[in-house]
Amino acid sequence: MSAKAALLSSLKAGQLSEVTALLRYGFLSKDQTQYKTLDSVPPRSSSDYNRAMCYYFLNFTSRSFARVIQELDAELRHPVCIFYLVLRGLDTVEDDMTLPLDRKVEVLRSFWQILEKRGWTFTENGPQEKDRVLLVDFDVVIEEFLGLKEKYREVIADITKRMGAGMADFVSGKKVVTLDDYNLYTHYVAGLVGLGLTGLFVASGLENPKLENQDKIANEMGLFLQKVNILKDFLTDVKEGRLFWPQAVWELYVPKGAGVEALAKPENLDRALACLNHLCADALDLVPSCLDYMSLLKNQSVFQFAAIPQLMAIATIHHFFNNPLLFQQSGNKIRRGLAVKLIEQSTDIESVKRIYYNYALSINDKNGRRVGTNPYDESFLRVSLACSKIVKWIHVHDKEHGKVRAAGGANGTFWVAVLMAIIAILLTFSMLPVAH
Ligand code: D9A
Repeated sequence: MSAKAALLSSLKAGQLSEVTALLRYGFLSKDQTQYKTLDSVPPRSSSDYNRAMCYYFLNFTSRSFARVIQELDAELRHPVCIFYLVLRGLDTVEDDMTLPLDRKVEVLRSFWQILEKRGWTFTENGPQEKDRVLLVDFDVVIEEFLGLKEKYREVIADITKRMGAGMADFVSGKKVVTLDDYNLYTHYVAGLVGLGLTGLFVASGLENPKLENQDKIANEMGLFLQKVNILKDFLTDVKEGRLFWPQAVWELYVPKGAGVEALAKPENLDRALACLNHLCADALDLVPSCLDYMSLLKNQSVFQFAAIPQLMAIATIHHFFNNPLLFQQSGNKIRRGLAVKLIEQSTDIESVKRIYYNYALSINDKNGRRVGTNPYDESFLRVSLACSKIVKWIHVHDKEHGKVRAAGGANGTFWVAVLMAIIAILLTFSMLPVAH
């Protein structure tokens, strides 16, 4: 998306603070170090070819998250980069519907051993697979993996082994039927990432050693992110015939005998929203654990690395809760301006608490205003309880840290809104100079 489109969308929403955040982010992002802007293949002759290729792949596969990884302290930056690329490789094998099933299972199960095979590359992915090139040149990732300290290699190989085995179970016929299945699948593909990263943090010596025995909340950090992804990708996934919404939940809402695709039909909108809200409540239940996890972090760069995706996820739930758009057009996202503002506010636990507090109250408010509007919706209490547990977590943490919380006031005035509308009109007709 262009800078202009991002600005326009925040202006139209009347969010002045997002506009200023976008402008700051745009101007301050020029101080790039090392590989942050690497977006072309480095020359084979360069002495750090393998490493440069890894950062090229990182920037290529994730963009915004690549930047967050590269803000980590030097000790963790490279291990996390390699961990990310290994997971991305595994994902690219899991995703590809053109691979024969037995070959796919074989590669998934042995991927942790492939990490030690110097020179291994994989050219069997279909040409439409977005990250195909990563596996075509996977020897560079292996080379960098082998150059990591043993304590990091152990964590990465262990997680890769467990994730590959779990993915293999699900691609060979296991379905996401019950809530237990849903929790198991998200454990394999995301919870294990939380466990692995926690292992890397502790191994680096930069983080709180107490994290070592926190498998439950480390797992739930991943579950929350992945469950929000699964919610927001409903339309895309349904179209591709690989939906991860648990059958035990959607079954409660579709017309008798219908499949989950029924939820994409306009005449079933009330049913679809009821199902969505049920799954939002299920995801929101994980938030107190995520706050527990973040409150244990000590290192500034690790804190921001962990908090940024969580803030995006809670903002995304807030955006989609009871929102018909989720079933009407795919590719919906929170505004770029909001994302940038959240990144700026990810600095410390008090700032993160304030953001969660506002979102929990706002979701609770939306929840209250929809009471009785949807005959299929039974999750009012569930959502309300989940929100109140988040608010309560924050109050307890406030008390323990001697903080007094002020009620949030309104921001923005009439004249600011008028000025923003004028700027939006000028931008629309290209009467202001903004780079694309
Ligand atoms: C993460 Cl190493 C992910 N996943 C994410 C990104 O955040 C987590 C994949 C690999 C790694 C890390 C993440 C970050 C920090 C702490 C974490 C953690 O745990 C303690 O993972 C649990 O989404 C993917 C999984 C959820 C499956 C684990 C954030 C990310 N954001 C994307 C946004 C998008 O729309 O994809 O990748 C991005 O910014 O490009």
